[in-house]
Amino acid sequence: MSDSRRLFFALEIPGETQQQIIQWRADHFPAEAGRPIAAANLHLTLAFLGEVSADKQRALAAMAGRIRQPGFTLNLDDAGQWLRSQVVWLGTRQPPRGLLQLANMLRSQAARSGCYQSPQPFHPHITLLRNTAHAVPIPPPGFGWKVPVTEFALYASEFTRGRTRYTQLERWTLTE
Ligand code: 3AM
Repeated sequence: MSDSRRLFFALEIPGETQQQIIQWRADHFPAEAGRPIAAANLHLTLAFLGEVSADKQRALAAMAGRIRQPGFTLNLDDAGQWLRSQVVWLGTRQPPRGLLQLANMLRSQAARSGCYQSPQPFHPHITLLRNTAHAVPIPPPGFGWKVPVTEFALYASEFTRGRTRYTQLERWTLTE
């Protein structure tokens, strides 16, 4: 049996904010707009690692544990749609430096460990809807959630019985 798992680093969204976001989504997007991501699965991906062996997972986790940087506040005040990947997302108009620094560090550690990294720049986002086959109106500005970020985590993505489930494997506190 293979010991590899599909892994990614991400920021967890606090439960209360997840609930507020799905309420806002229900209020502003029609049910036929796309497939809504379950509240508990709302996250902000920092680095996608792909299929990773247990050995490589340990090495990546050790490197993540050596990251030293302070926390930051994420202001979720932007939303949009990517037609090509058919997703509607929530994001930030001004990504905090700490967010970019953290994602860049994790992405470069991953690349150095042989995990393929897309040449696309990092676009911080929380996927809200998938399979949005048609253009959907994006709610007017004025919404926003301020999320204090004090830790980041490693997740496994598992697809079982027709559902994707994310399991948090390990987490690290952001401290200098
Ligand atoms: O945060 P989102 O939902 O955009 O799309 C996948 C999800 O991103 C992305 O990793 C996150 C956790 O599954 N993902 C899946 N395959 C990917 C790939 N080959 C990928 N990101 C980059 N390259």
